[in-house]
Amino acid sequence: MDNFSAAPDVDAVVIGAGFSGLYATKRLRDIGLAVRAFDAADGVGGVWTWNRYPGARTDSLHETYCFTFDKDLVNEWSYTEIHPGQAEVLEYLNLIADRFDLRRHYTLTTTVTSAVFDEATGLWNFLTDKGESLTAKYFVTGLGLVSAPILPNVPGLEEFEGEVYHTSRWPETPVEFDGKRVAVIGTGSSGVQFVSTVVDQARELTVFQRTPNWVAPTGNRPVTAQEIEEIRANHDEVCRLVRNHPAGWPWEMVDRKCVETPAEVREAMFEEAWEEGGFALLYKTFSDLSTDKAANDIVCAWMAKKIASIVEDPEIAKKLTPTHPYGAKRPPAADGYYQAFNKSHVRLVDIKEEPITGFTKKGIRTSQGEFEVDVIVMATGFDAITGAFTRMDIRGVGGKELNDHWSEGPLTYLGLGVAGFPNMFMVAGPQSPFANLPPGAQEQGNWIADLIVHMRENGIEFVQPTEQAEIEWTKHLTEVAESLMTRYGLEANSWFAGANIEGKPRAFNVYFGGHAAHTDLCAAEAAEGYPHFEKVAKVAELA
Ligand code: N01
Repeated sequence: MDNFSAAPDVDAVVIGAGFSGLYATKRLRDIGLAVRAFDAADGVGGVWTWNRYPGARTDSLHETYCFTFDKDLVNEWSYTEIHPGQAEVLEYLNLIADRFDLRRHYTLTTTVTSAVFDEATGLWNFLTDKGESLTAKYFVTGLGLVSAPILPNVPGLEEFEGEVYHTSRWPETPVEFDGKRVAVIGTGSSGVQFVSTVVDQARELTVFQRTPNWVAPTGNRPVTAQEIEEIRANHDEVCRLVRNHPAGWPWEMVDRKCVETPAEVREAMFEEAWEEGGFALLYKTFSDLSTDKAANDIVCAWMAKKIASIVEDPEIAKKLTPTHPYGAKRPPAADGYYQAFNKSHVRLVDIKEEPITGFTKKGIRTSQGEFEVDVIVMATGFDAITGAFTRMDIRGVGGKELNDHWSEGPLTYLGLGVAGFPNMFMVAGPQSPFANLPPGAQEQGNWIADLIVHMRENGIEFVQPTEQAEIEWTKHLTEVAESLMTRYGLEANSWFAGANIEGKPRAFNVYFGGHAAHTDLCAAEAAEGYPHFEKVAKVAELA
């Protein structure tokens, strides 16, 4: 069987126009590949083209929510806020597309529906929803962690006569809430940002909560000219910190234990970190909050007191207080979230006590009655991490379906490749680190480009991780997640563990060993000549 008996239409197909896809497209083009890239949206920007809901902003820090490969760009661009809002991140990603001439590679408003590896030609065959078919030697995904939205599995939504929105499919034209009765279902990162933003616009706001979250303030504010100057002057140091931090944050790791710190000292530190906002509480206070349940209980008790001090009605405060450890599920950040529940036009419905049973013409029906509303906002999240893959038809060697391969949860090596799916590479895919995204997208995009260069220089036509490597990576990843508070993810309905969706395999979908550890492992894999990958010249030689 000859390899490439038919010439491919292009060298590589990339799916996705967010941070991951844009950078992969750039790197592959820069090493001389002919690249076609696709995205279902009508513009570049990935998750930021879809998640336009009021209040949408990143909780990453401005100086790290960007690429670092181009010093000129670092010196020319800066966000205006500490935690950039949706419009500004979208502007940045559009700038990336223009500045690096990436648009010409992209076909937008187009979904790749299938990717099938053809052993006869050694090529990937792609089909799009616009009826185009094409072939490529390499297949690179930048599908995004949270790109496959879900809706509540209860009947009657089509009967509702008001407006319905999902936070991740928000219209470009602004939605008016003034004077309206608004229902929000879901209290994850999107829901709490939305609630905090529209609370003073809506006439009535009813929040349907399934699992409460530990919601820290954001600490957002404008970035000062002096801060921008300092960041530019010390940019190498910012990069070093990000490179070495588990979450890709520009912070040194602390080395002090909560359980060994006197109560008044730790409370002062919690208070300071709470004021700073976002992830400061988790990363800037103590090293044992994620590893030691006793330490985590201390910070949770402190936050529970905080919630009780903000929310005037003790019953509501209790309902808003999580029972899961901090970090068991992805903690959101929003300003004024708990304060919203002190307003007379805001109601909280605990759907564990009072389940939603359906939608009606006029609103939402629960086990205890009907809530009449004008607008329903679904902030119900995603079939996260794996959903964007399993909604596609992806088949590897021997017609093996990715869906079958992942029937009990994702199996990859380093989150970068899958056994039986040669020359398919993933950026920010399942089992890659859960961390600030752009640094990982840049590291992983570089790693994939370097591997392809290595293949070219060594007469290697096909690579894929070995099955053993996948098994070991999944075992390691699971052990890491089990050693941290993430082990409580199942009971907290965490999407980290697939637990937000009934029937989804319960498995850890992301790597919690951190950005730094993952980057080290990837670097070692490359330096040692990719020992965990099969590397062959002919497709028939693949195991
Ligand atoms: O989604 P989520 P999200 N009936 O899955 C509830 C990133 N992000 O869009 O917790 C009723 O977190 C569900 O309840 P439960 C970030 O990584 C970042 O908010 O599963 N409720 C939950 O409350 C984030 O983690 C930013 O019990 C239902 C909510 O809906 C990820 O995207 C901003 C339900 C979904 O929360 C996803 O965030 C926004 C049902 N049938 C997003 N199904 C920032 O950077 C689900 N829920 C700040």
